[in-house]
Amino acid sequence: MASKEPQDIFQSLRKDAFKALEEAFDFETIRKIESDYFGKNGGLPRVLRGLKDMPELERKTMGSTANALKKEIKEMIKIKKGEIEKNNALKNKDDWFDISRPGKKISRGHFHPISRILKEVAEIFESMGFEIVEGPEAETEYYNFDALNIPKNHPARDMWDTFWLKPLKNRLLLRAHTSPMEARYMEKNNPPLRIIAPGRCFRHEATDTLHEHTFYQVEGLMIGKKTNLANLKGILETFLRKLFKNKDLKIRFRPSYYPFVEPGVDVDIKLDPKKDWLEIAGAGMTHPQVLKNVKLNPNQWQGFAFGLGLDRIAMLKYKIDDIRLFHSGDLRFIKQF
Ligand code: FA5
Repeated sequence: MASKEPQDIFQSLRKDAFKALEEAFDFETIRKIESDYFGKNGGLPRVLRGLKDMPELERKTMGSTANALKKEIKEMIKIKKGEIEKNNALKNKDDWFDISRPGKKISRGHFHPISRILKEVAEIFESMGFEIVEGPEAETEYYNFDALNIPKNHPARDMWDTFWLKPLKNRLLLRAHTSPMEARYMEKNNPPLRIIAPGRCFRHEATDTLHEHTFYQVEGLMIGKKTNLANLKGILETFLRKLFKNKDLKIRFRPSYYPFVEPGVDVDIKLDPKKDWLEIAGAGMTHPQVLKNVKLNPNQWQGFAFGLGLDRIAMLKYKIDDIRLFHSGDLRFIKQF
């Protein structure tokens, strides 16, 4: 029995060592196992010390068993260290980065030139007491035409070559101008009032350097007791001089026809005495019929309206000679702003 005792001890040492190694996942634990089993007061030296009183033959047998066990545990420790090393390398791979490498540049987005000009336009009109309102791009026939004194079959409808939405019986269209917002706003708000209504418009155009099928307008409307054509000229001139930061900028009114104003004008601008006039807006005094359509009394209220071509203004401001560049998706163009 006495000779079996060290054997049993070896067996349980082996079992414990292997279990501890199985559960070890870092070098510190491995170091502790090494000291637990091979250190001065570790398991194996202690058992070996206990062999010294044994008969020689038995001592030899036990000695070689102890050596074999020592070899086996050391071998296992070596394998385990390799595994830990491999795991650590994998774990650190994602965290690792070379601090000497140049940083990755995050390119900053910026406003499209149309958004930029719209922001500036809105700020200037706000500073002059105008409220900013918005309306739908898919509009009813009533607001795009009838409310603006353009009845069905009237030749004036030909001035706006329109995209009708299917089914046609719904009489919906992509608005051809921002003027529908005049009627929409006046139906719900009492004068005196000052608004601008910026937004996208659509026309069935043969496109060229000045005409797009999709473009932006800024509608303006001011209604009061005595609002007149001179006020319109003053407001537009002040606005344009602020926008172009040019005190000598000139505008001119040319008589024109729009069914929703009387009298009607086209507004031209000249930035440079050597350059041609460029038409940037239609405008005029709100037609009495339009006021009646929104249940306002034309004997009490009067005012003006204008429709500015925002793309045309952006072209002048940023010196762009082809309107089609705005929506071309050409990054070489867009990145210049
Ligand atoms: C109108 O659309 C009227 N609703 C303007 C108006 C409002 C008149 C209020 C009276 C009172 P017109 O079709 O002229 O008008 O367009 C006004 C401006 O929009 C033009 O001067 C031009 O600057 C711009 N514009 C018109 N069509 C296009 C187009 N296809 N591409 C780019 N800009 C355009």
